[in-house]
Amino acid sequence: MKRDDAREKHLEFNGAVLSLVMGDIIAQSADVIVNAANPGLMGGGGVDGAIHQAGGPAILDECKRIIAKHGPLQTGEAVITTAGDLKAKFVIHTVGPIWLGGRDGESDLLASAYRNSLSLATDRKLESIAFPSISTGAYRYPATKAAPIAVSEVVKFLRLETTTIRRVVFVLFNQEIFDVYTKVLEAIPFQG
Ligand code: AR6
Repeated sequence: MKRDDAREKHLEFNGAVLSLVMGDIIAQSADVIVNAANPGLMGGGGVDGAIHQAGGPAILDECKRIIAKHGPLQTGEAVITTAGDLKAKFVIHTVGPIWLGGRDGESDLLASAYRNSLSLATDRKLESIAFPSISTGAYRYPATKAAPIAVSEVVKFLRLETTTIRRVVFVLFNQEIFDVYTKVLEAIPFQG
């Protein structure tokens, strides 16, 4: 890993950079930031609340239009809107699974949320994307179980698909979860 310190880790991988950053996702200047939303897309707490508060009403207006047209999102689905007043250009809203003990397909659904977000960013020819740790807050997915899924979906995507994405950042809200992702990143063989 290069340019690492206590709050940032970077890994050059397959011509792209995968980073862990401790901080607030609102401050990210990536092309797109990902919102850990709920099916109704009308805002909420955590990442969702922070994005709507900092991004202003243009985001909610577009969410309302999407819901009026398509109905509520399924778990694992992703849609894209303006980023309003945020530094990013777009917000991808995806719905992670609520943790119900692990036998309800949660791991596949969490993987889908990452994969569908990455596909949508690629469809739009975007180059950089910032993710929060989806489902590990209000939805109670244990971070130690969620982090390997999050990291491996990103790595798989960068390895297998023709993608425009050159930079993926996991923005982690506190030291504890930053350390969990760091361990996962260090344990995965990244060659190739
Ligand atoms: N930047 C980065 N990470 C954050 C931020 C932030 N500003 N705020 C919280 N986190 P959560 P979920 C971390 O609850 O579990 C909402 O009400 C947080 O510590 O935002 O997918 C939605 O409307 C945790 O590690 O998302 C849904 O109803 C992670 O981000 C529901 O919560 C995700 O926590 C979604 O729950």
